[in-house]
Amino acid sequence: MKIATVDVVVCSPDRNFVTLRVTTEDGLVGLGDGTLNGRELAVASYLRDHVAPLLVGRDAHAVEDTWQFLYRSGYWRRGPVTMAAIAAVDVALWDLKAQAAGMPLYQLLGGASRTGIMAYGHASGRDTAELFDSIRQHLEAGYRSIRVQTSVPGINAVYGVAAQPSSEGKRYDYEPAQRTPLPAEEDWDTRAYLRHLPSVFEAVRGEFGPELPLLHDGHHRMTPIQAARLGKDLEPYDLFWLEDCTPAENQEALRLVRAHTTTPLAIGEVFNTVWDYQTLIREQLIDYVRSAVTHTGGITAMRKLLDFAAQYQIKSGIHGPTDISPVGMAAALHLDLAIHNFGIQEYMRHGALTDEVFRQSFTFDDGYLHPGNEPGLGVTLDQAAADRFPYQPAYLPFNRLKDGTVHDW
Ligand code: GCO
Ligand code: MG
Repeated sequence: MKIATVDVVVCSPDRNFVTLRVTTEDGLVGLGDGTLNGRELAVASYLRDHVAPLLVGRDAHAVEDTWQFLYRSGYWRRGPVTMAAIAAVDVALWDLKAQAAGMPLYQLLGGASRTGIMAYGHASGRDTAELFDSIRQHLEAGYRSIRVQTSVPGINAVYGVAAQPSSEGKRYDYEPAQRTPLPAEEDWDTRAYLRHLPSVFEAVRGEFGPELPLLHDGHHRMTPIQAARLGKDLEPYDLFWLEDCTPAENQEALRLVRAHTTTPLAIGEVFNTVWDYQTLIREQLIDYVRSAVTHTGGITAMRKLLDFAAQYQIKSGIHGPTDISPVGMAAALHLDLAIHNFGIQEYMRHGALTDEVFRQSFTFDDGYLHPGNEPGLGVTLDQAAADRFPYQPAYLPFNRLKDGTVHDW
């Protein structure tokens, strides 16, 4: 199964996506996602200028060998651009292999370990009333686990709150709301946040009862001692997880957080290799691995990372915001279905324009996702539709504290 052509499609239906298309001499087409929010063209160039010429003529079946070749032969290792590019190739090759086998990809990963994939959605509101409405809309849309974000009194930016309405009510989606040529500046005050958040969860538990799984994302905004305090303060509300409580590239910091709280911790959407987790997993400092298939070297690397985590009873919580394309999402779902240590899958619905470009076979029913049973990933790309939506520069916002200091977003 020789690779005949490799091309990169950059398109912007609802938001920007980078898709790698690998075509074999027999005419099979495999897709991979290399979307890196706000830095899309860097991955597109890495793929077009440095990787595509290496792939033509290679055996598309040689997935592991191609991964090792791309990781080791480039000399420069790791990093989000490199690992997103390797992920795009890896997922496209798995797509091809599964199509050639006439099976959905999850079958090649060991077959289904469950009947459905529990998903969580993003509810948000500027105040409690708006938040409750958003939670109700998500429950009506079928979600059975909910991430909760609200505005914080005293902070102008509506951090984590839906930027635009969608068919299922307010949706947390910084893009395309932030389709500006320069990043929007927001303000931040961690003490105000720490004072406010426990009252939000108290109100939500009071209204929706003890059973609904609730999640929260801290977007790396706390110091270890602040994170320890928040984890402790949230214990009465029984969170499914507290996500990205600190900038965890300092892995040892999590020892301090862990020593103070039993709130489960999820980390890793900005990580890109197993090495970013070495201490976190070995010392059991986290409960969920948040990496995206798209940003962590694809299925090949994610499988190894999650198998490593499994030895320590750490589960998956694969990153699935709208900046992961339907191709990256499908890859995550096949892996979710196959692994034993599945935890939960993030699922923000893509907009209607995205669905015009990417035809998908995955389903969402009564809180559970399923990748479907088409051979391969089950996603195709409509080039004519993609051509209607050219790339548009778009940045995530960034934060400054009251005194003007740049803070983690
Ligand atoms: C999540 C993420 C998103 C990020 C986005 C950045 O948990 O889904 O934190 O909210 O902001 O993926 O590109
Ligand atoms: Mg997050």
